[in-house]
Amino acid sequence: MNITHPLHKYMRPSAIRTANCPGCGNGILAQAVLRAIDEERLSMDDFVFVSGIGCAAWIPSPLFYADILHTTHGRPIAFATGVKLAAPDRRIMVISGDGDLLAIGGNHFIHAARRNIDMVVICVNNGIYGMTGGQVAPTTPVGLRTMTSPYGNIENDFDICALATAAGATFVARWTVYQTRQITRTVKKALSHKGFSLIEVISHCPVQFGRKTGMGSSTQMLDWLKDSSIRKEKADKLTPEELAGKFVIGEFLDLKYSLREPGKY
Ligand SMILES: Cc1ncc(C[n+]2csc(CCOP(=O)(O)OP(=O)(O)O)c2C)c(N)n1
Ligand code: SF4
Ligand SMILES: [Mg+2]
Repeated sequence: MNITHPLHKYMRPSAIRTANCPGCGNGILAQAVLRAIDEERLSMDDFVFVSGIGCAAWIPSPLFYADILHTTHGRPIAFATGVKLAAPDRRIMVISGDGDLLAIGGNHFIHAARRNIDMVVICVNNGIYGMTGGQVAPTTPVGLRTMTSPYGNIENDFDICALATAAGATFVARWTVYQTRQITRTVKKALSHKGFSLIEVISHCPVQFGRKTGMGSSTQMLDWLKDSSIRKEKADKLTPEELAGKFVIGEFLDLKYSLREPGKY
């Protein structure tokens, strides 16, 4: 019997394969995004997907059957801004890694949020530079071991959602790839939101993170994401000490106007 995946039609016929490793969280996210597009009955012709360099950048490229810009490291938001200016009617979705968007690309990130440019940015936070061998990133949680922090990371990490909110984003949410249905629901909301939408998706890298640092296999890392996730409603009642090592998940912000726009509030 020939069974076709329900999301098959959104995948480029010449590219139904992925550069990501088996067991990587990125595959879960890819299907969650395509499911949102499917459930909203949107046309891929309306989209321009933009990514930078890194494993996460291979989520839309070349897989998604749409216009895609696979750009240089750290620059997807700059390219996406240009596309939005040239083609304001297109839906712009940036899907890229934490290193790409928050390390080398940190300035583009905060300024696009400040300008509240109408685009959806999905930041895939696996806490490391996956593609280049698992180096420590500005998103590596304190204490976690990576290839370049073998005794545990001693630096504070960015709170990506707080950063986006402070910079002026108007839609902000965080999930892990364990909450795949919630990701789909939030992507649908972000797609109907006018302004800069940031969705942080905490993903797992079983190859450069799990295997090499003793965090285990793909399923063990998924268990870790599940056990470390805590809904914002519950988290609000906990102390910082009780929240140590936890990922606070949920939708944090959904505003009509940027808090940075004078006179709007
Ligand atoms: C200008 C520039 N600097 C550095 C690199 C090397 N490089 C490629 S991908 C990458 C980090 C990728 O990490 P991240 O964005 O978190 O993506 P992941 O692979 O973890 O999904 C780096 C440092 C590059 N390609 N170009
Ligand atoms: S190296 Fe890690 S992040 Fe990159 S594709 Fe493989 S499992 Fe995923
Ligand atoms: Mg990364």
